[in-house]
Amino acid sequence: MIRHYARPAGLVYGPDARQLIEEGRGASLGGLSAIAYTLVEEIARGASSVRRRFATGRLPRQTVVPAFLSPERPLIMGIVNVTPDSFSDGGLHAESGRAIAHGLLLAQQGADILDVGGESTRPGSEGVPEAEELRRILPVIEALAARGLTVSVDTRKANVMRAALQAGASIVNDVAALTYDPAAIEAMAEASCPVILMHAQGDPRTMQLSPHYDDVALDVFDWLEARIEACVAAGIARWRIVADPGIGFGKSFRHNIDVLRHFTLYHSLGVPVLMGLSRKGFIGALTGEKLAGNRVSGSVGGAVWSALNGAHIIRVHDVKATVEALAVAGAAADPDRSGL
Ligand code: 8Y7
Repeated sequence: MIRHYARPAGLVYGPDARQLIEEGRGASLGGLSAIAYTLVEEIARGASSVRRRFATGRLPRQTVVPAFLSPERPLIMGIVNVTPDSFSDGGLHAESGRAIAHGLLLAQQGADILDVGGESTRPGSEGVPEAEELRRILPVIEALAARGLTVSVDTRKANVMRAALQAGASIVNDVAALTYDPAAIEAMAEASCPVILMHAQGDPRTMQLSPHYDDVALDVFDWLEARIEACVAAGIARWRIVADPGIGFGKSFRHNIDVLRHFTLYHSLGVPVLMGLSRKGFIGALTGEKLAGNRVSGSVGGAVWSALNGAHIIRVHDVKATVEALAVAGAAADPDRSGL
């Protein structure tokens, strides 16, 4: 069987994008107003070969940007870890008071969404019991949501999803794409909030041992497409779904780079896309920076790449640096709107 894929290419920005769309020689990337694609890489994958060619076509599905996202610019999701063992900040915000203060700081720096998580999913990590996860995150979600901030909950468990939504969270972010807890998909079908489906190969404990793909970008696409269809079939409206290729989750250095390079492919899933690469290991490998907390510049470079390739949400630790970098890249791309 031959499977066909369409990766948007030949990207143009701002006034150029709008002119090419007007002339019928470009189309909106991911439903965004400031980015157009002018080419499509048509990819045909057979049992033992992949054929690629560039053509002036259109994607089979056009993404419609839902109201909780912006067609003008990527939303910044600031990371609020409430875990004693999180690798990137050494558990600095382990206790809820500190986590709340950190969330408020990120919001002040321009975070649009605060992603509150109580279970580290770093490579090699064990799970956290449900009661402990709830104890960590509920006070933080309540406090941030009470201040009118948009909170997403980073969890794989149905009961935690429900409790977090009750406490004021309005987005669910599941690194297992509703596959870890058999009750999670039904919990989300009964809710009405957006849900982020992230690709991972294997579970956090073992995922980095020997990740394997035939073609990583295409395999991740197939997996996300199947998860989106399963969620829609279970009663989760398509407009609620955001897809994420899951940098660092069961992927080698080269796998991560290949996913980044082909990131626009995920726009042809027909749903908004999220990129999370902040401070991850492949950035350390590229820059030589061993300390995750010192990978700010590399992370910002990756965030700018993601924005230029149409990410609807970018998940970051370093909100201030990212917002400032995107203001500059956004102004160059689209001077009169200063957005991407
Ligand atoms: C991601 C994520 C993490 C990601 C989404 C880390 C919870 C590891 N990474 N969620 N979570 N996407 N959607 O380094 O890439 O932050 S945890």
